[in-house]
Amino acid sequence: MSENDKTFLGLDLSTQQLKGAVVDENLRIICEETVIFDTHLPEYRTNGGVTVNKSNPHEITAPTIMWVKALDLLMDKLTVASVDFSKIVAISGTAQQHGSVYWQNGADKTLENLDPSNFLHSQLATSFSIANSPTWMDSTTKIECKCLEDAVGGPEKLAEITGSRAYERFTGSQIARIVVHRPEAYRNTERISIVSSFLASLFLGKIAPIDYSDGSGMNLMDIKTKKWDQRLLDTCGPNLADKLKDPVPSCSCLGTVSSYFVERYGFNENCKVIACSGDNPSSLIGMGLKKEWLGVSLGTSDTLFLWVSNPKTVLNGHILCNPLDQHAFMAMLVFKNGSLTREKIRNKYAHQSWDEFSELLERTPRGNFGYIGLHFDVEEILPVAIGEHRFNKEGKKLTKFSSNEIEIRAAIEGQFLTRRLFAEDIGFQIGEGTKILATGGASANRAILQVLSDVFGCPVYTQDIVNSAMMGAACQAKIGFTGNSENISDLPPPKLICEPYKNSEEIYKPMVLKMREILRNITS
Ligand code: ADP
Ligand code: XUL
Repeated sequence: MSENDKTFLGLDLSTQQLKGAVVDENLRIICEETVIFDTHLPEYRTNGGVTVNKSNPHEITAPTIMWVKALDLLMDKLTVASVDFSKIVAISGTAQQHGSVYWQNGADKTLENLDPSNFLHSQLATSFSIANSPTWMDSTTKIECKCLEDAVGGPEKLAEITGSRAYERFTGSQIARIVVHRPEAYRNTERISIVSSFLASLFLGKIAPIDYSDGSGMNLMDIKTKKWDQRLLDTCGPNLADKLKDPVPSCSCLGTVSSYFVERYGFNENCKVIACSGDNPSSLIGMGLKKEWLGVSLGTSDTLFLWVSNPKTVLNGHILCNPLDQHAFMAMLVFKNGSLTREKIRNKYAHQSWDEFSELLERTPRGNFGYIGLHFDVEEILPVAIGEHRFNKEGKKLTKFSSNEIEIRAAIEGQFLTRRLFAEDIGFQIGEGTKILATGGASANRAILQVLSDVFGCPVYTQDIVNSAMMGAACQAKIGFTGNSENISDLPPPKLICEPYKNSEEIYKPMVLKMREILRNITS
């Protein structure tokens, strides 16, 4: 194979879809395909890729086998698109963070002996001891979170060790809940993967290790030593170290692709499988995020992240291991009610049209006459709150606003004001040179980005990459293949989309203070 013939495969197993992109050596996309869970796999009856338990709306899972079937479909789509699999020299992936997969006893053997003439989903149908994977949207584990914090001496101590106080979606408390509610299934569990290491396992043909960066989203790992904390493992369940195995550095090579993919799709038998990671760490890679930049991902969830060298202990946010530098970290804030909430507002007040939504948003003045809306369709993380809340300038509660455009601006400003408030709380300071790099589905919407720019008081850029997490996965494949993280300088440079209006800080600074007051009232 000549130098220029090499390609890389990056996958993104996100909440709502599985995407795959083949890129060339300069990280240019040659082919990209998507499988949307709700529409392409309707037999699993998911909504936004997940299933909400009707009798317990906090329980939000996804059928594990649906993700396997999505990979079968995606591989077929890439085949139909004439991808030459023999040119792919390395594969890596990214996935929703925290979600967990429970492999049934014997699953590792099944993975090793897959029959290339059959689909993966028909062969792995009985390989999961828990059929529905808890997802990052789940919030059922309050009790287990308290146990984890108590085990080490409180939330501060847990945050100091693992980078985060106990969060309900983090995998440690999720595993602990399975141990209590499904003891038999836990006993029959050979290994536990997180969604990213599950994706790597399918390509590797054996159960893959967890990478440091996504592993730091479990409330189980000491982020400084990069080892599981035995006290925390013991608090969650028996023999957990055996079920997790040791984590590995991000972007490390795990082995070569399984014979299933060689024989069924014509992969080269030397094609490397590189450790997969979580969507936020992968986005940090795919955005080429530098100091002074705040990454803002506007996907199913909204996440804010930045590169940090010497992290302080944070209680409202997370410190994760940095996927590019084993001595560095990334700070992250996650807001559950992101794009799906914006979609709900669009459907209710703008006839399901983003164009109309944007027009109405642009028609209203910055500050929205003091009207603020907060929409927490699922229990929010920051702040911990649920439901719809509307306020006027005086802070008086209202049940609705007088027009569709006021509703829309109130909701979007409400989202970004809370994002700014929590970013400031973890020490983020807007300075002269601060810039925002936006990504994710909603970063295609200029009107939304203008509000983001005004509320934060800094310019907003995007990249010519629609999906930075998936691009990050392709970069991981390249870094893992070459062993050099300097090798991703080909990423497209950020493009300026909008700048804050001159008086925006005068408007929004007091509104952040007002928001603080509001949050105190709705969460107390
Ligand atoms: P994920 O987090 O699942 O990877 P994406 O980053 O692909 O999600 O974002 C998907 C979301 O992007 C959709 O739920 C949709 O609401 C949102 N989106 C797509 N286009 C627009 C647009 N023009 N304006 C606002 N939001 C959009
Ligand atoms: C991060 C988080 C979400 C998911 C979304 O902590 O829970 O951003 O990773 O896929």
